Amino acid sequence: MTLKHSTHLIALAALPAAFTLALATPGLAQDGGGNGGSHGRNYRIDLGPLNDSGASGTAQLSLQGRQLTVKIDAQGLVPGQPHAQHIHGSTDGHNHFCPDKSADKNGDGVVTTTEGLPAYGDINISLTTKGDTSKASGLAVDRMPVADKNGKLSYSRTITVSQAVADRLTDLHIVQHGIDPNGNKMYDFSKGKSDLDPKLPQEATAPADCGMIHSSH
Ligand SMILES: [Cu+2]
Repeated sequence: MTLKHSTHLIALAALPAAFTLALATPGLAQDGGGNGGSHGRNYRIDLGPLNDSGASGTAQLSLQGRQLTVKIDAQGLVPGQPHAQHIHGSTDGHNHFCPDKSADKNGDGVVTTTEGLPAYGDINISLTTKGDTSKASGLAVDRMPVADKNGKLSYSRTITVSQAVADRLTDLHIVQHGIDPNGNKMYDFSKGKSDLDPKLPQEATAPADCGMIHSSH
């Protein structure tokens, strides 16, 4: 009985030391974590029309570490058609922006994706609905969101981005593609073949709207 009692006392005496250690560790982690990291960063993007598409919308980006959540609500797109969408631009300090009509080098009335590239830069991230999000999926129209019968499109996905993209998000911008200049509610070859993939109509890949990424606070 006496022996058992003293064992308990020893165990209790050891507890304060264990508590001290446990408390010290979270304290260190908190110092290392910083204040901004836990809250993340938010961005709002206004998407404005290109190529007289009549398309517009808003996008919201929120970044937690390297987890980027992209939400897009757009309207005025070609109904029932897939709309390739990307985050364009580079992370090496170039100042890219959304192109205007002067980018239409051959004067055919359409700023093609290639003609727009000097302004808005190359595809950095493909905003697909599932699977790969690299530049390689830029024209994966079977994994791009489809506008509803009223030309509205809603998109939401969380993707893991590179540290360079996380650091330089405000150098980038969002572009949605797919236009319908002859107004027949489908992509056809009335504007020729796509400069990106001759199997696709130009209408399917020409940019429809664009918006620059700015910090929302
Ligand atoms: Cu694009």
